Amino acid sequence: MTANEKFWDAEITTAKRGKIKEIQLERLKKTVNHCYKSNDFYKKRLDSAGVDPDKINSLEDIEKIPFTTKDDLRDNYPFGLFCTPQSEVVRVHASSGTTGNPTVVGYTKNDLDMWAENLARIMYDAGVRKEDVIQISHGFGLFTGGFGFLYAGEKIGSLVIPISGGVTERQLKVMKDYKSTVIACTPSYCLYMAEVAENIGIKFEDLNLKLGFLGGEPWTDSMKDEIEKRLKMKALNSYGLSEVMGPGVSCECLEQNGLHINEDYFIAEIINPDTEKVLKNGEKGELVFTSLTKEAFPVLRYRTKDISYLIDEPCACGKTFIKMAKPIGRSDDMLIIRGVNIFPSQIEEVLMKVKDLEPHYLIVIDRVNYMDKIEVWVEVSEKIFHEKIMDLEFFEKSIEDRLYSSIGIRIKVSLKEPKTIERSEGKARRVWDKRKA
Ligand code: DLL
Repeated sequence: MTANEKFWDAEITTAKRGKIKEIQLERLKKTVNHCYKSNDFYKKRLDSAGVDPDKINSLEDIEKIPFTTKDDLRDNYPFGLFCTPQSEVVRVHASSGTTGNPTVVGYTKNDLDMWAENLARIMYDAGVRKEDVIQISHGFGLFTGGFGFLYAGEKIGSLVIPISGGVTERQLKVMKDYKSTVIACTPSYCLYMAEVAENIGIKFEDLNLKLGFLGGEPWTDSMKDEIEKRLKMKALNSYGLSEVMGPGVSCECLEQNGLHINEDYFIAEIINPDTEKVLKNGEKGELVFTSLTKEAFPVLRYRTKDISYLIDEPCACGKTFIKMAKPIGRSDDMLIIRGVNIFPSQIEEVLMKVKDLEPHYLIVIDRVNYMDKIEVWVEVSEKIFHEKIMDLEFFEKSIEDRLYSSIGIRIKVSLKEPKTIERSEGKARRVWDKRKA
Protein backbone atom coordinates (compact mmCIF):
# COMPACT_ATOMS: atom_id res chain seq x y z
CA MET A 1 0.00 0.00 0.00
CA THR A 2 1.34 3.41 -0.90
CA ALA A 3 -0.50 6.61 -0.31
CA ASN A 4 -0.62 9.15 -3.12
CA GLU A 5 -1.69 12.76 -2.89
CA LYS A 6 -5.34 11.90 -3.03
CA PHE A 7 -5.84 8.33 -1.80
CA TRP A 8 -4.44 6.30 1.09
CA ASP A 9 -4.58 3.14 -0.98
CA ALA A 10 -5.63 3.95 -4.55
CA GLU A 11 -4.90 0.45 -5.78
CA ILE A 12 -7.84 -0.91 -3.88
CA THR A 13 -10.18 2.05 -3.33
CA THR A 14 -10.27 2.84 -7.05
CA ALA A 15 -10.01 -0.75 -8.30
CA LYS A 16 -12.36 -2.12 -10.96
CA ARG A 17 -15.50 -3.71 -9.50
CA GLY A 18 -14.39 -7.12 -10.77
CA LYS A 19 -11.16 -6.90 -8.79
CA ILE A 20 -13.02 -5.92 -5.61
CA LYS A 21 -15.40 -8.85 -6.05
CA GLU A 22 -12.46 -11.22 -6.55
CA ILE A 23 -10.93 -10.09 -3.26
CA GLN A 24 -14.30 -10.38 -1.53
CA LEU A 25 -14.84 -13.95 -2.70
CA GLU A 26 -11.40 -15.11 -1.66
CA ARG A 27 -11.80 -13.51 1.77
CA LEU A 28 -15.37 -14.76 2.20
CA LYS A 29 -14.24 -18.35 1.69
CA LYS A 30 -11.52 -17.88 4.29
CA THR A 31 -13.87 -16.27 6.80
CA VAL A 32 -16.55 -18.96 6.53
CA ASN A 33 -13.89 -21.63 6.98
CA HIS A 34 -12.42 -19.79 9.94
CA CYS A 35 -15.82 -19.53 11.66
CA TYR A 36 -16.64 -23.16 10.93
CA LYS A 37 -13.38 -24.55 12.20
CA SER A 38 -12.96 -22.42 15.27
CA ASN A 39 -16.39 -21.92 16.78
CA ASP A 40 -19.06 -24.46 17.80
CA PHE A 41 -21.92 -22.04 17.37
CA TYR A 42 -21.00 -21.27 13.77
CA LYS A 43 -20.24 -24.93 13.02
CA LYS A 44 -23.69 -26.00 14.19
CA ARG A 45 -25.39 -23.14 12.36
CA LEU A 46 -23.64 -23.88 9.08
CA ASP A 47 -24.13 -27.64 9.41
CA SER A 48 -27.82 -27.28 10.10
CA ALA A 49 -28.20 -25.04 7.05
CA GLY A 50 -26.28 -27.60 4.97
CA VAL A 51 -23.51 -25.12 4.13
CA ASP A 52 -20.18 -26.72 3.32
CA PRO A 53 -17.57 -23.97 3.79
CA ASP A 54 -15.48 -25.53 1.02
CA LYS A 55 -18.33 -25.07 -1.42
CA ILE A 56 -18.59 -21.31 -1.37
CA ASN A 57 -17.86 -20.75 -5.04
CA SER A 58 -19.40 -17.39 -5.79
CA LEU A 59 -20.41 -14.24 -3.94
CA GLU A 60 -24.04 -15.23 -4.49
CA ASP A 61 -23.40 -18.30 -2.31
CA ILE A 62 -23.42 -15.95 0.66
CA GLU A 63 -27.22 -16.20 0.53
CA LYS A 64 -27.00 -19.82 1.71
CA ILE A 65 -25.34 -18.74 4.96
CA PRO A 66 -27.71 -18.24 7.91
CA PHE A 67 -28.01 -14.77 9.45
CA THR A 68 -26.44 -13.88 12.79
CA THR A 69 -28.47 -11.67 15.15
CA LYS A 70 -27.95 -9.64 18.27
CA ASP A 71 -29.78 -12.41 20.17
CA ASP A 72 -27.11 -14.87 19.04
CA LEU A 73 -24.50 -12.57 20.54
CA ARG A 74 -26.44 -12.26 23.77
CA ASP A 75 -27.06 -16.00 24.00
CA ASN A 76 -23.31 -16.55 23.72
CA TYR A 77 -22.40 -13.84 26.22
CA PRO A 78 -19.66 -12.93 26.90
CA PHE A 79 -17.05 -14.65 24.71
CA GLY A 80 -18.96 -17.51 23.06
CA LEU A 81 -18.66 -16.19 19.51
CA PHE A 82 -14.93 -15.55 19.63
CA CYS A 83 -13.12 -17.49 16.91
CA THR A 84 -9.60 -17.37 18.27
CA PRO A 85 -8.26 -18.63 21.59
CA GLN A 86 -8.74 -16.00 24.25
CA SER A 87 -4.98 -15.68 24.55
CA GLU A 88 -4.97 -14.11 21.07
CA VAL A 89 -7.61 -11.54 21.98
CA VAL A 90 -6.06 -8.28 23.11
CA ARG A 91 -9.13 -6.04 23.45
CA VAL A 92 -12.84 -6.17 24.07
CA HIS A 93 -15.53 -3.58 23.49
CA ALA A 94 -19.18 -3.91 24.41
CA SER A 95 -22.59 -2.34 24.02
CA SER A 96 -24.16 -0.75 27.08
CA GLY A 97 -26.63 -3.62 27.50
CA THR A 98 -29.55 -1.58 28.75
CA THR A 99 -31.98 -4.19 27.42
CA GLY A 100 -30.40 -7.50 28.36
CA ASN A 101 -26.93 -8.97 28.27
CA PRO A 102 -24.49 -6.56 26.63
CA THR A 103 -22.96 -7.68 23.36
CA VAL A 104 -19.23 -8.17 23.71
CA VAL A 105 -16.83 -8.07 20.78
CA GLY A 106 -13.13 -8.99 20.70
CA TYR A 107 -10.10 -7.97 18.65
CA THR A 108 -6.74 -9.59 17.99
CA LYS A 109 -3.68 -7.43 17.31
CA ASN A 110 -4.35 -7.83 13.57
CA ASP A 111 -7.98 -6.84 14.06
CA LEU A 112 -6.94 -3.62 15.76
CA ASP A 113 -4.54 -2.90 12.96
CA MET A 114 -7.19 -3.56 10.35
CA TRP A 115 -9.57 -1.24 12.19
CA ALA A 116 -6.97 1.54 12.17
CA GLU A 117 -6.32 0.94 8.47
CA ASN A 118 -10.03 1.10 7.60
CA LEU A 119 -10.65 4.38 9.29
CA ALA A 120 -7.28 5.94 8.41
CA ARG A 121 -8.07 5.32 4.76
CA ILE A 122 -11.47 6.99 5.08
CA MET A 123 -10.02 10.01 6.83
CA TYR A 124 -7.00 10.41 4.57
CA ASP A 125 -9.19 10.21 1.46
CA ALA A 126 -11.31 13.01 2.92
CA GLY A 127 -8.21 15.18 3.26
CA VAL A 128 -6.83 14.44 6.74
CA ARG A 129 -3.02 14.58 6.82
CA LYS A 130 -0.10 14.46 9.26
CA GLU A 131 -0.39 18.20 9.80
CA ASP A 132 -3.96 17.92 11.11
CA VAL A 133 -5.03 18.13 14.73
CA ILE A 134 -7.84 15.68 15.45
CA GLN A 135 -10.08 16.27 18.44
CA ILE A 136 -11.80 13.03 19.43
CA SER A 137 -14.89 13.92 21.39
CA HIS A 138 -16.38 10.43 21.26
CA GLY A 139 -16.29 8.49 24.50
CA PHE A 140 -13.33 6.25 25.33
CA GLY A 141 -14.15 3.04 27.15
CA LEU A 142 -16.20 0.07 26.08
CA PHE A 143 -17.75 2.26 23.33
CA THR A 144 -15.80 1.89 20.07
CA GLY A 145 -16.06 5.54 18.97
CA GLY A 146 -13.05 7.03 20.76
CA PHE A 147 -10.49 4.29 20.18
CA GLY A 148 -11.33 3.78 16.50
CA PHE A 149 -10.53 7.41 15.69
CA LEU A 150 -7.48 7.41 17.95
CA TYR A 151 -5.86 4.50 16.08
CA ALA A 152 -6.75 5.92 12.71
CA GLY A 153 -5.47 9.40 13.49
CA GLU A 154 -2.20 8.02 14.82
CA LYS A 155 -1.83 5.79 11.78
CA ILE A 156 -2.07 8.83 9.52
CA GLY A 157 0.43 10.56 11.80
CA SER A 158 -1.83 13.45 12.78
CA LEU A 159 -1.81 15.00 16.21
CA VAL A 160 -4.61 13.32 18.16
CA ILE A 161 -6.39 14.84 21.16
CA PRO A 162 -8.27 12.04 22.97
CA ILE A 163 -10.41 14.44 24.95
CA SER A 164 -13.54 12.23 25.03
CA GLY A 165 -17.07 13.64 25.41
CA GLY A 166 -18.31 16.19 27.94
CA VAL A 167 -16.90 19.19 29.82
CA THR A 168 -17.92 21.22 26.83
CA GLU A 169 -16.39 24.56 27.77
CA ARG A 170 -13.02 22.87 28.15
CA GLN A 171 -13.54 21.10 24.79
CA LEU A 172 -13.96 24.48 23.17
CA LYS A 173 -10.96 25.97 24.88
CA VAL A 174 -8.84 23.02 23.72
CA MET A 175 -10.26 23.36 20.23
CA LYS A 176 -9.22 26.99 20.19
CA ASP A 177 -5.84 26.70 21.92
CA TYR A 178 -4.61 23.52 20.20
CA LYS A 179 -6.06 24.65 16.87
CA SER A 180 -8.06 21.49 16.16
CA THR A 181 -8.77 21.06 12.46
CA VAL A 182 -10.80 17.84 12.56
CA ILE A 183 -13.40 16.62 15.02
CA ALA A 184 -14.99 13.21 15.59
CA CYS A 185 -18.14 13.05 17.71
CA THR A 186 -21.88 12.53 17.44
CA PRO A 187 -23.82 15.09 15.39
CA SER A 188 -26.01 15.96 18.36
CA TYR A 189 -22.93 16.77 20.42
CA CYS A 190 -21.75 19.14 17.70
CA LEU A 191 -24.92 21.15 18.06
CA TYR A 192 -24.53 21.26 21.80
CA MET A 193 -20.97 22.53 21.34
CA ALA A 194 -22.27 25.22 19.00
CA GLU A 195 -24.70 26.37 21.66
CA VAL A 196 -22.08 26.45 24.44
CA ALA A 197 -19.66 28.28 22.15
CA GLU A 198 -22.25 30.97 21.53
CA ASN A 199 -22.83 31.32 25.28
CA ILE A 200 -19.18 31.80 26.09
CA GLY A 201 -18.45 33.98 23.11
CA ILE A 202 -16.35 31.60 21.02
CA LYS A 203 -16.90 32.04 17.31
CA PHE A 204 -16.26 29.09 15.02
CA GLU A 205 -15.13 31.43 12.26
CA ASP A 206 -12.15 32.26 14.50
CA LEU A 207 -11.27 28.57 15.01
CA ASN A 208 -9.50 26.14 12.68
CA LEU A 209 -12.05 23.35 12.31
CA LYS A 210 -12.52 22.25 8.70
CA LEU A 211 -13.86 18.73 8.86
CA GLY A 212 -16.07 16.62 11.13
CA PHE A 213 -16.54 12.86 11.07
CA LEU A 214 -19.90 12.59 12.72
CA GLY A 215 -21.81 9.45 13.52
CA GLY A 216 -22.93 6.95 16.09
CA GLU A 217 -26.57 7.97 15.63
CA PRO A 218 -28.95 8.79 12.77
CA TRP A 219 -29.02 12.37 11.50
CA THR A 220 -30.67 14.09 8.60
CA ASP A 221 -29.44 16.30 5.77
CA SER A 222 -31.08 19.30 7.42
CA MET A 223 -29.12 18.58 10.59
CA LYS A 224 -25.97 18.42 8.46
CA ASP A 225 -26.74 21.84 6.98
CA GLU A 226 -27.26 23.28 10.45
CA ILE A 227 -23.99 21.82 11.75
CA GLU A 228 -22.01 23.02 8.74
CA LYS A 229 -23.48 26.48 9.08
CA ARG A 230 -22.82 26.78 12.80
CA LEU A 231 -19.48 25.02 13.12
CA LYS A 232 -18.13 26.37 9.82
CA MET A 233 -16.84 22.98 8.70
CA LYS A 234 -17.75 20.16 6.35
CA ALA A 235 -19.70 17.43 8.19
CA LEU A 236 -19.23 13.87 6.92
CA ASN A 237 -21.47 11.03 8.00
CA SER A 238 -19.48 8.20 9.53
CA TYR A 239 -21.15 4.87 10.22
CA GLY A 240 -20.22 1.71 12.04
CA LEU A 241 -21.25 -0.65 14.79
CA SER A 242 -19.28 -2.52 17.39
CA GLU A 243 -20.47 -5.94 16.25
CA VAL A 244 -18.95 -5.35 12.83
CA MET A 245 -15.86 -3.36 13.97
CA GLY A 246 -16.77 0.11 15.24
CA PRO A 247 -16.53 3.37 13.28
CA GLY A 248 -14.92 2.86 9.87
CA VAL A 249 -17.36 0.44 8.29
CA SER A 250 -18.50 3.20 5.94
CA CYS A 251 -18.26 6.97 5.62
CA GLU A 252 -19.14 9.78 3.25
CA CYS A 253 -16.47 11.15 0.95
CA LEU A 254 -16.29 14.87 0.24
CA GLU A 255 -19.10 14.47 -2.33
CA GLN A 256 -21.47 13.82 0.61
CA ASN A 257 -23.99 11.73 -1.26
CA GLY A 258 -23.73 8.27 0.25
CA LEU A 259 -21.31 6.45 2.52
CA HIS A 260 -18.64 4.33 0.78
CA ILE A 261 -18.43 0.89 2.37
CA ASN A 262 -14.92 -0.48 2.90
CA GLU A 263 -15.74 -3.38 0.64
CA ASP A 264 -12.46 -5.24 0.85
CA TYR A 265 -13.22 -5.71 4.56
CA PHE A 266 -17.01 -6.08 4.55
CA ILE A 267 -19.77 -7.39 2.31
CA ALA A 268 -23.00 -5.44 2.67
CA GLU A 269 -26.44 -6.76 1.75
CA ILE A 270 -29.89 -5.29 2.15
CA ILE A 271 -32.71 -7.59 3.15
CA ASN A 272 -36.41 -7.30 3.67
CA PRO A 273 -36.52 -7.56 7.48
CA ASP A 274 -39.73 -9.60 7.46
CA THR A 275 -39.10 -12.09 4.67
CA GLU A 276 -35.27 -12.02 4.94
CA LYS A 277 -35.15 -11.90 1.14
CA VAL A 278 -32.12 -10.09 -0.31
CA LEU A 279 -33.17 -6.87 -2.03
CA LYS A 280 -31.71 -5.18 -5.11
CA ASN A 281 -29.46 -2.13 -5.02
CA GLY A 282 -31.62 0.94 -4.46
CA GLU A 283 -34.30 -0.94 -2.50
CA LYS A 284 -34.72 0.08 1.11
CA GLY A 285 -34.37 -2.53 3.84
CA GLU A 286 -32.16 -3.81 6.67
CA LEU A 287 -28.39 -3.68 6.35
CA VAL A 288 -26.56 -6.97 6.81
CA PHE A 289 -22.77 -7.21 7.07
CA THR A 290 -20.27 -10.03 6.72
CA SER A 291 -16.74 -9.30 7.84
CA LEU A 292 -13.96 -10.49 5.54
CA THR A 293 -10.74 -10.25 7.51
CA LYS A 294 -11.63 -10.32 11.19
CA GLU A 295 -9.99 -12.96 13.36
CA ALA A 296 -11.33 -12.76 16.92
CA PHE A 297 -14.89 -11.78 16.17
CA PRO A 298 -15.83 -12.39 12.55
CA VAL A 299 -19.53 -12.00 11.72
CA LEU A 300 -21.47 -13.89 9.09
CA ARG A 301 -24.45 -11.99 7.71
CA TYR A 302 -24.99 -9.90 10.82
CA ARG A 303 -28.41 -8.26 10.89
CA THR A 304 -27.81 -4.67 11.98
CA LYS A 305 -31.48 -3.54 12.14
CA ASP A 306 -30.31 -0.30 10.47
CA ILE A 307 -32.48 0.80 7.56
CA SER A 308 -30.70 1.94 4.42
CA TYR A 309 -30.18 1.03 0.74
CA LEU A 310 -27.17 0.45 -1.48
CA ILE A 311 -26.11 2.88 -4.19
CA ASP A 312 -24.09 1.30 -6.97
CA GLU A 313 -23.13 4.19 -9.20
CA PRO A 314 -19.87 5.92 -10.05
CA CYS A 315 -18.83 8.58 -7.55
CA ALA A 316 -17.14 11.83 -8.55
CA CYS A 317 -14.55 11.31 -5.80
CA GLY A 318 -13.04 8.47 -7.81
CA LYS A 319 -13.56 5.64 -5.31
CA THR A 320 -15.20 2.56 -6.71
CA PHE A 321 -16.54 1.14 -3.44
CA ILE A 322 -20.32 0.84 -3.38
CA LYS A 323 -22.17 3.34 -1.19
CA MET A 324 -24.96 3.01 1.35
CA ALA A 325 -27.52 5.74 1.95
CA LYS A 326 -27.30 7.34 5.37
CA PRO A 327 -29.26 5.05 7.72
CA ILE A 328 -32.61 6.60 8.58
CA GLY A 329 -32.77 4.72 11.87
CA ARG A 330 -33.04 1.24 13.32
CA SER A 331 -36.04 -0.96 12.65
CA ASP A 332 -36.57 -1.23 16.40
CA ASP A 333 -36.68 2.57 16.73
CA MET A 334 -39.44 2.76 14.17
CA LEU A 335 -42.62 4.08 15.74
CA ILE A 336 -45.93 2.63 14.66
CA ILE A 337 -48.55 5.21 15.46
CA ARG A 338 -52.13 4.56 14.46
CA GLY A 339 -50.86 2.18 11.83
CA VAL A 340 -48.35 4.58 10.30
CA ASN A 341 -44.63 3.74 10.44
CA ILE A 342 -42.50 6.71 11.41
CA PHE A 343 -38.81 7.12 11.99
CA PRO A 344 -37.74 9.91 14.35
CA SER A 345 -35.48 11.16 11.56
CA GLN A 346 -38.54 11.96 9.40
CA ILE A 347 -39.80 14.28 12.12
CA GLU A 348 -36.33 15.80 12.48
CA GLU A 349 -36.16 16.50 8.75
CA VAL A 350 -39.35 18.58 8.95
CA LEU A 351 -38.49 20.41 12.19
CA MET A 352 -35.02 21.40 11.04
CA LYS A 353 -36.46 23.23 8.06
CA VAL A 354 -38.68 25.47 10.19
CA LYS A 355 -37.23 28.89 10.87
CA ASP A 356 -37.13 30.01 14.52
CA LEU A 357 -36.90 26.47 15.92
CA GLU A 358 -33.79 25.24 17.70
CA PRO A 359 -32.38 21.84 16.67
CA HIS A 360 -33.35 20.28 20.01
CA TYR A 361 -36.40 18.06 20.14
CA LEU A 362 -37.91 15.07 21.90
CA ILE A 363 -40.66 12.81 20.61
CA VAL A 364 -43.02 11.76 23.38
CA ILE A 365 -45.25 8.73 22.92
CA ASP A 366 -48.06 7.84 25.29
CA ARG A 367 -51.21 5.75 25.36
CA VAL A 368 -54.38 7.52 26.42
CA ASN A 369 -57.68 5.61 26.49
CA TYR A 370 -56.05 2.75 24.55
CA MET A 371 -55.01 5.15 21.79
CA ASP A 372 -51.38 5.93 20.97
CA LYS A 373 -50.62 9.63 21.14
CA ILE A 374 -47.55 11.22 19.64
CA GLU A 375 -46.28 14.64 20.54
CA VAL A 376 -43.07 16.42 19.71
CA TRP A 377 -41.42 18.86 22.05
CA VAL A 378 -39.20 21.33 20.31
CA GLU A 379 -37.43 24.45 21.47
CA VAL A 380 -38.04 27.84 19.93
CA SER A 381 -35.32 30.42 19.52
CA GLU A 382 -34.54 32.80 22.38
CA LYS A 383 -35.63 35.69 20.24
CA ILE A 384 -39.20 34.68 19.58
CA PHE A 385 -39.66 33.20 23.04
CA HIS A 386 -38.58 36.20 25.04
CA GLU A 387 -39.64 38.97 22.76
CA LYS A 388 -43.00 37.24 22.24
CA ILE A 389 -42.94 38.36 18.67
CA MET A 390 -45.06 35.47 17.53
CA ASP A 391 -48.32 33.83 18.48
CA LEU A 392 -46.85 30.52 19.66
CA GLU A 393 -50.12 28.63 19.41
CA PHE A 394 -50.47 29.62 15.80
CA PHE A 395 -46.83 28.65 15.22
CA GLU A 396 -47.46 25.20 16.75
CA LYS A 397 -50.41 24.63 14.44
CA SER A 398 -48.41 25.61 11.39
CA ILE A 399 -45.66 23.10 12.29
CA GLU A 400 -48.31 20.42 12.88
CA ASP A 401 -49.59 21.07 9.37
CA ARG A 402 -46.11 20.73 7.90
CA LEU A 403 -45.59 17.43 9.75
CA TYR A 404 -48.98 16.20 8.56
CA SER A 405 -48.34 16.98 4.94
CA SER A 406 -44.94 15.30 5.05
CA ILE A 407 -45.63 12.26 7.28
CA GLY A 408 -49.37 11.72 6.98
CA ILE A 409 -50.51 11.74 10.60
CA ARG A 410 -51.26 14.51 13.03
CA ILE A 411 -48.47 14.98 15.53
CA LYS A 412 -49.07 17.43 18.35
CA VAL A 413 -46.33 20.05 18.58
CA SER A 414 -45.44 21.54 21.93
CA LEU A 415 -43.05 24.48 21.77
CA LYS A 416 -40.62 24.68 24.65
CA GLU A 417 -38.57 27.38 26.23
CA PRO A 418 -34.97 27.52 24.96
CA LYS A 419 -32.49 25.17 26.74
CA THR A 420 -35.10 23.01 28.43
CA ILE A 421 -34.68 19.81 26.42
CA GLU A 422 -31.88 17.53 27.56
CA ARG A 423 -28.61 17.98 25.61
CA SER A 424 -26.42 15.09 24.55
CA GLU A 425 -22.68 14.61 24.83
CA GLY A 426 -22.90 11.24 23.08
CA LYS A 427 -25.82 9.54 21.40
CA ALA A 428 -28.94 11.68 21.72
CA ARG A 429 -32.18 10.29 23.08
CA ARG A 430 -34.84 11.35 20.60
CA VAL A 431 -37.82 9.37 21.88
CA TRP A 432 -39.44 9.12 25.29
CA ASP A 433 -41.90 6.27 25.16
CA LYS A 434 -44.08 6.64 28.22
CA ARG A 435 -45.88 3.38 27.30
CA LYS A 436 -42.73 1.55 28.34
CA ALA A 437 -42.33 3.43 31.61
O1 DLL B 1 -21.90 3.79 17.33
C1 DLL B 1 -19.87 3.01 16.27
C2 DLL B 1 -19.60 4.39 15.81
C3 DLL B 1 -18.95 5.26 16.66
C4 DLL B 1 -19.94 4.80 14.54
C5 DLL B 1 -18.67 6.53 16.24
C6 DLL B 1 -19.63 6.08 14.09
C7 DLL B 1 -19.00 6.95 14.95
P1 DLL B 1 -22.45 1.10 18.50
O2 DLL B 1 -22.42 1.80 19.79
O3 DLL B 1 -22.33 -0.39 18.48
O4 DLL B 1 -21.30 1.59 17.55
O5 DLL B 1 -23.80 1.53 17.80
C8 DLL B 1 -24.06 1.12 16.48
O6 DLL B 1 -25.39 3.10 16.06
O7 DLL B 1 -26.17 0.00 14.46
C9 DLL B 1 -26.65 2.39 14.22
O8 DLL B 1 -27.94 2.07 14.70
C10 DLL B 1 -26.12 3.59 14.96
N1 DLL B 1 -25.24 4.38 14.09
C11 DLL B 1 -23.90 4.45 14.11
N2 DLL B 1 -23.47 5.34 13.18
C12 DLL B 1 -24.57 5.82 12.55
C13 DLL B 1 -24.79 6.75 11.49
C14 DLL B 1 -21.13 2.86 17.09
N3 DLL B 1 -23.81 7.41 10.90
C15 DLL B 1 -25.39 1.66 16.03
N4 DLL B 1 -26.06 6.96 11.10
C16 DLL B 1 -25.67 1.30 14.60
C17 DLL B 1 -27.09 6.31 11.69
C18 DLL B 1 -25.69 5.20 13.12
N5 DLL B 1 -26.95 5.44 12.69
